[in-house]
Amino acid sequence: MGPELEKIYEGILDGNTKQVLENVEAALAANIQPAVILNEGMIAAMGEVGQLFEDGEYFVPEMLIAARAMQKGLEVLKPYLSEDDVQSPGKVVIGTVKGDLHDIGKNLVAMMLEGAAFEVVDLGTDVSPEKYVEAIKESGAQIIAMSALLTTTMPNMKNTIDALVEAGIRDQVKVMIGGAPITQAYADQIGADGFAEDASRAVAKAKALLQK
Ligand code: B1M
Repeated sequence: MGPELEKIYEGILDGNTKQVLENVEAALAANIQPAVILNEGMIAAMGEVGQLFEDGEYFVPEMLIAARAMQKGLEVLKPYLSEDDVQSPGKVVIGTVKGDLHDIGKNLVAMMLEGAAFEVVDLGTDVSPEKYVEAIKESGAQIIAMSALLTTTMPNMKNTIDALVEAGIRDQVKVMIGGAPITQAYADQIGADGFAEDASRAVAKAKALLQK
């Protein structure tokens, strides 16, 4: 790992936003690929934060400041994650499911979708099934994208699909899900149309769902 990436990694672990911002700029200036900065510097560091939390060495405040440093770094990286492709492939309603406040992965998926010219309606975190339904009706989006990071909130993906059925709009939208505990098997089990492991695969999946 180059010195800039190491400092980004360390900066996220320490929740040092200034160090992260300076080194994202420095890495870009050194022509390090944005995807490398993202994956090896930032996402790898959040993985380590999760491990430290599991090991009882980090607590919620450390996770929070690490998350804040990462979000700020992502804002700097955002313009570099776009494709030049201009025609919009479609509209997506995105959010983190009810009871769940984790939004870094969801924001990354939203950012990459926007970079690929999708129109994105971001409902934020803790989004109830009713709120997703309302947003689909209002926006006419073709895709609903749900993120969950907690095993305890995953069932709200199924609850949202049930709410779409109840509202009579299930066949108007494709349902895409993702997040650390989510698998293809879970997507199949709850009747989602697609699952993606990471943000760039989420873009490919969204495009593929619209071709069907
Ligand atoms: Co939380 N947390 N957290 N946390 N947190 C996890 C998820 C945990 C795995 C940590 C651990 O124990 N190792 C654990 C969950 C355990 C479980 O459910 N089995 C956990 C816990 C327990 C909790 C609390 C309950 C802690 C507490 O209060 N005691 C609490 C719950 C709060 C709530 O939501 N109600 C909590 C709180 C928090 C903070 C608020 C402090 C903070 C979040 C800040 C924020 O998001 N603004 C936080 C953080 C930072 C984490 C970890 C460390 C990092 C998550 C992250 O941002 N990763 C996390 C540990 C870990 O995941 N290793 C952890 C980086 C991000 C880029 O990855 O979100 O996975 P991720 O997104 C990926 C893919 O999953 C995918 O694309 C992204 C990569 O390209 N993806 C999609 C995501 N969504 C997608 C949607 C798609 C497609 C792909 O299509 C729609």
